[in-house]
Amino acid sequence: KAPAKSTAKKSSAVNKVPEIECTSKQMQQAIVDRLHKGLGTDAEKANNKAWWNATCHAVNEVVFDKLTQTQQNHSGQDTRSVNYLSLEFLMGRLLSNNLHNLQLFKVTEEALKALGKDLYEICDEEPDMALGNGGLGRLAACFIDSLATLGYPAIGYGIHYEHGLFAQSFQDGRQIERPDTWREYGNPWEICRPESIQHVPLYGYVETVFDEDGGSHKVWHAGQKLKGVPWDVPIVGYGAKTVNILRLWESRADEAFDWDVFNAGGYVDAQAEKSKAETVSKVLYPNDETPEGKELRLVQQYFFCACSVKDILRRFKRHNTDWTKLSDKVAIQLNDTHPTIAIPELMRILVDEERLDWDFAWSICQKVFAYTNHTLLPEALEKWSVALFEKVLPRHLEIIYEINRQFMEVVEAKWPGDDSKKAKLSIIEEGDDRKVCMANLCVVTAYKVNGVAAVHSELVKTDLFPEYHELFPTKLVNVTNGVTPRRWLKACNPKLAALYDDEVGADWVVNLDKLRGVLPKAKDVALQKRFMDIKKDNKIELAKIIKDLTGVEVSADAIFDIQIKRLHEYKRQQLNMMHILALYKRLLDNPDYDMVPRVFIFGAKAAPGYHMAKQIIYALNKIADKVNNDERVKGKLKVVFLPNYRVSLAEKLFPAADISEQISTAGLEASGTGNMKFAINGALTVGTMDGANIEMAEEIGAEHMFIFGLSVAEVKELKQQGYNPFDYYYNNPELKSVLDWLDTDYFTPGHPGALSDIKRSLLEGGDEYLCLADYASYSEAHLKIDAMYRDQAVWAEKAILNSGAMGKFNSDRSIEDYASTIWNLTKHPIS
Ligand code: NTF
Repeated sequence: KAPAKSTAKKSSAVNKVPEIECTSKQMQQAIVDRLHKGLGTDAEKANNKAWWNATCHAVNEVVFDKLTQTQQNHSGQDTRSVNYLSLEFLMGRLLSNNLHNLQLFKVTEEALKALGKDLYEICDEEPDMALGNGGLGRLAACFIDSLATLGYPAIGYGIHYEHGLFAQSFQDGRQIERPDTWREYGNPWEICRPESIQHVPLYGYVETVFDEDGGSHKVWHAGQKLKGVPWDVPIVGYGAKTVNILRLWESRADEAFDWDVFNAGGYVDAQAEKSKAETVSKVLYPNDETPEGKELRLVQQYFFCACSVKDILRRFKRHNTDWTKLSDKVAIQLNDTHPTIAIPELMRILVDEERLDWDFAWSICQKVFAYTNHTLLPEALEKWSVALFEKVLPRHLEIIYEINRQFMEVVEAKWPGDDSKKAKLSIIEEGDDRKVCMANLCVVTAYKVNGVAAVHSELVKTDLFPEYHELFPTKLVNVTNGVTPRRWLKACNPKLAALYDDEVGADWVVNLDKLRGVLPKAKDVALQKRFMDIKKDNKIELAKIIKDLTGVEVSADAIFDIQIKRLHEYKRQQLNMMHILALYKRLLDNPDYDMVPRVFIFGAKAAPGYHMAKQIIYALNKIADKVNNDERVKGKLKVVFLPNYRVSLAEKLFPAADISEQISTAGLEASGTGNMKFAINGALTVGTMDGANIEMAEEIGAEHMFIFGLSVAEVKELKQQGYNPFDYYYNNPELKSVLDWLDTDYFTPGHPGALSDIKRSLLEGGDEYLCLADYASYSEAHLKIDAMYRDQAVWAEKAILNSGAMGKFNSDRSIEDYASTIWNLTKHPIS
């Protein structure tokens, strides 16, 4: 059966990309110049870090030039822009990507080779910019790449965290967190912009000032002030037709304010004030599913929103005096609820400082903000205590009250006398500890609210916000996620990229639908061989990395079966674990058990306070120890848990995968984006009908994937009936024996019960994520994988069909969808 035709709109990216003229000789000269004139060293003395630095600075000469041109162009035309507000940008490394996007990779590779250096080794010197947790932050990074590539005026706003996501190591199998020090010795990609510093008030009280005309207005007297210092990271679009910026705010103490403290309390207090101010941008909260209910987190959110909103208005005011024009020039996208406070902040500025009439200001806000929801997990919907709000942001609380008061009138008009509707839709949750519901504030204000995959957006309408959907029938929309093919194919898998250049032409990089060109040839023996040889090479490379990082030897002839993502019970690494234990048991019970050798590879960080997630890491490490050192399995089974999973490690994993594990409980993974990166690189998916897996199955053909488990509807039905995990436990002997194994000390010698709490949560705990219910079907899917892998021609065909059908899932398409359905944005590439 021919795979389903892509429903994706053709990307209108500029197809012909002009080369930047630069010879290898010129590049050599530029790098050596930077060593001498920029770093005060020379080719003899320089270590690889210095070479990396010099190379980045050489590249920056082109980047900054293009940046200046872009800014002149945008400013000259006073273009409409999108402002992407996100608490997270998981950028990873920039050198390799910037070189690819500037089309200077080959030239630089040659230049460094002539200087006796290897570009890949030099790229490995770069610390990851890990200013995000996982999917949400990486999506933001892909989106700003696509915005620049497509030539859209856009700016990313975030926080310049001193410490990004913690570095992870293992001690006796347990996760240890250490601070990430990505910019300890500076970061060549960023430029400090003291000319654009902003000041941010906090705490204090609100005064009502009566005006001469009989009216009144509010004045917020802050109790503390922070200074926001912007650091700009240039974002190079592919082909360098546009270089946008990512503006990250660093917090410092406000000198003027410090001086008062100094006078009042002396030097020590002033120092304390300074370090307190600096803690605001010190760390990224390593928790992407639950809000850290801490004051500092709220201050962080307000700090970056206040800086960003002021910066947006500063740019607007350069060319405009008419506030009706604000929504023509500015769209503000809220990446999840984390930047919601930007809404009352804009209201505050318009009403209190610009002295606009409330209704006018509100009508502006409702035309400026759009909101993306990334999760249905109830614990992830941010709610802040009213008391905390009152203390930190007293004026914003008043504004939220007024927004809510007026909105309750709308609800009353729609459902007269229905207090339960009001309670449900109110921005303020009543109770002993009253709360501000940030998602409600977003939905009430935003002119569009989008989910991130078709099924997720439906669930947003039917389960999360049904009443809002009734009230605002055109507000809730879908934009399916995507990933940038520049990083996730061209840069990370150069061999496969070269194959595609030959097969479909090099412009697949800006038009991923072109990969469809290989679909009719999926049975072609020569193509299959080339495809599988590349996969093998990538696996050999990964095997070396595995050996380096863990000491475990794995064979590239085995099936590489990979699950990489944040550790969370809904993502069900524990289901994968149960199946691994079953295989191990089968091998012990029958040493001749016939299976294709399999290497199970994990990468995942657990939120430091998430006990069960850390237990699962511990269990997997302990199981790995046992399995990898058990001669009875005859090398047929290996388990590795790679430490410190991050973007740069992911770039080595996706190209080397045979199997992609996308096994969340149906209805809980909003989209997933790793699923896309695997498939683009030719891995086959074992997955549930959840998130973007469903749309992938539409594009690829479900028969070319290993779909298993309960559907969203079946999950709901089972839960409604009353789910009892013990039914499955007693009815499936293999499952029972695997779970009972966890109670022994087999994997934790001398410590029986060390893994029992995993079993308990799956049985007595009620198995919230239905691992037992899906186990049998998961295990069956793995038998199919084993059988299919034995026929390499069939496998190769499927791998090609998967990769070739992924056009829809590129972030250029996502951005085109946002641009047309939400942002109403026009391209302005520099000529
Ligand atoms: C994540 N959400 C979802 O869990 C993923 O399914 C999705 O692919 C990404 O967002 C990007 O849309 C979050 O990280 C959060 F914070 F919202 F829970």
